Amino acid sequence: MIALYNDFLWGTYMSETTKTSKNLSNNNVLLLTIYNEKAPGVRYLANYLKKNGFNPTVVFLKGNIYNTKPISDKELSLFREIVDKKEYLFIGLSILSSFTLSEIQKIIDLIRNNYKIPLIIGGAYPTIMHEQCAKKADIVIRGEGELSLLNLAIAFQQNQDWTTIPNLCYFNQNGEYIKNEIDTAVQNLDYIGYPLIGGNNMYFIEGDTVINQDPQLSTDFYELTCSRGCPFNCSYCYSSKFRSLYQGKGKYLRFRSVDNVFEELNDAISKNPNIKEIRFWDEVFSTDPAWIENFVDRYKKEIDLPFHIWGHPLAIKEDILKLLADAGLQRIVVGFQSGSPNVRNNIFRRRETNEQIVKASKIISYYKIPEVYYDLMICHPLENLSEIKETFELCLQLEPPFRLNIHGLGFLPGTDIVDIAIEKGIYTREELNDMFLADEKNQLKFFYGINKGYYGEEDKKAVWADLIYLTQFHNLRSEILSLSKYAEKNKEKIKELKTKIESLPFEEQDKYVIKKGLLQVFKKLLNLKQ
Ligand code: B12
Ligand code: SF4
Repeated sequence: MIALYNDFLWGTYMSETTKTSKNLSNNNVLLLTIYNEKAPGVRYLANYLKKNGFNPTVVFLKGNIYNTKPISDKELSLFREIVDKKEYLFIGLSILSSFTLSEIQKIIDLIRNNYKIPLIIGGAYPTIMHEQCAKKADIVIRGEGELSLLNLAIAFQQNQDWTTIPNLCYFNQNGEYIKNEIDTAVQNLDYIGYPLIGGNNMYFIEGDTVINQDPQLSTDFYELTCSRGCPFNCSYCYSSKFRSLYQGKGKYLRFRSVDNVFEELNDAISKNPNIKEIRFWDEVFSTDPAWIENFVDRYKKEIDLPFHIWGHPLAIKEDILKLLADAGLQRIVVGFQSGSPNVRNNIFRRRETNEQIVKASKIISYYKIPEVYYDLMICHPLENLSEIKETFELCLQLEPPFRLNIHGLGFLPGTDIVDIAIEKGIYTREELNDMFLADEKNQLKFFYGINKGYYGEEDKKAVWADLIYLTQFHNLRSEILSLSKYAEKNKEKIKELKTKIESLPFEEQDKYVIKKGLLQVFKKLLNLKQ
């Protein structure tokens, strides 16, 4: 029998307490996000609720995940002080990724053990793993949250039936799991507005202190998306799961109007004039010529700050990149993940060919985008030794300069790659379930297959991983090529070279990224050994 937390939503609690929905004039809601001080999703919800008469408090508990420290007892007690300030209709907890589940459990326990406020969970992870999340909360909202959360807030406030609201999942009073239908995806994104920035009702808890201010106002970059959805269907990614979730529910890949995007950008910059850089987190930045033309025209006139985008080898179009480069495109990150057509096409379900990847790199190089990153997932158990060598060979063909973001393979709960790994007998479902609940460090070990000795494959793959890493340093190309001819024999030299270059400050490393054709540079680098 599943432990039900939500008795009070069904039974006498609802009518006996004033702490929740009984207070008809109450319009306070609390939204909580963890390790994510930018959190556009939560800000969208906050703004939408605000526009519709609610009074959202937003708590950003802990800053960027990349500076992770566990949530301390002091930080938990600071969170409690905020909860105790007002009566809230509900607490809405946002879970972006499964990397922080062990920390999120702490906050769920705190809310469960101390409050009878309904706990609603939403976000990318709960959208896919809704049933698991529903065991921890009163209600899970799958997919885009604006409309459902508003309807839920109104129902709580007015003491009305909420059980049939689309997107909701919950265990009812008989312990049955109810999964309401998914609503149509919002077709006109402008309708839901844009993320809330600033205001008196934002709290940032970090380093055992709390500030009553939006953490966005004290950073120097701004993050946003101009679209929702992705045109591709990779097996390891949630975006392809969202695509199937929204099948038959309207267009999945949607774009905001340029006007709406600039309303947000101008609002952000007027509230925080220290913003020096804009990061567009669209899964793949627009390739619609009319949209781009309008965008770049206004961007140069109104914003004129360096900006970042994510691209895809099949979405690198010469005319568009030229316009973006002129408008200040500073950084482009393009994933192709593997140089092996088998891994890429049959396992990762990516459609691009090696030729298309190389062509995209030539276009990017031609327009001299200052920072170019290619994302790779290597050294995982679904790739064999000859396939990792193919990645090395493809990296050598990429047009420099570029940097590489090298990762293992993330088996994210609920993605198709999890089933592929189980079918191939690499992991059992139980092993993977344990991994999903592990802390971040241990999850990463799984990504590299370290726990099963796959990364090493008697150390052979590791040598190729090092060589792949070195391909980004164009000045070392001829040496890398000769070392790669007898990679096994040269493995110590290769490791040493990699360690040396890795230990240099990032800017120093850059000297080796840019094509200079100097053998001396390599020699100088080796001299560093002495
Ligand atoms: C942009 C992005 C980032 C940005 C930052 C985003 C940010 N500051 O929030 C960066 C690059 C920093 C990032 C980092 C990471 N990311 Co990321 N990211 C994304 C991406 C592409 C878009 C997220 C986004 O902003 N969407 C736009 C907003 C409007 O949508 P949203 O956040 O989903 O919110 C809506 C709904 O989910 C819902 N909702 C959200 N919260 C709540 C709360 C309640 C109560 C309710 C009712 C509803 C609700 O309503 C919102 C409005 O409609 C998603 C893919 C995707 N399509 O979701 C991956 C994604 C979320 N990221 C993912 C991962 C793995 C990571 C990293 C762990 C990567 C890494 N190894 O470092 C880190 C972890 C960050 C963290 N803090 O935990 C995975 C998560 C899957 C998983 N099981 O973990 C995703 C799904 C991509 C994937 N690979 O499949 N990410
Ligand atoms: S292109 Fe990127 S966002 Fe789109 S499905 Fe593939 S990995 Fe996910």
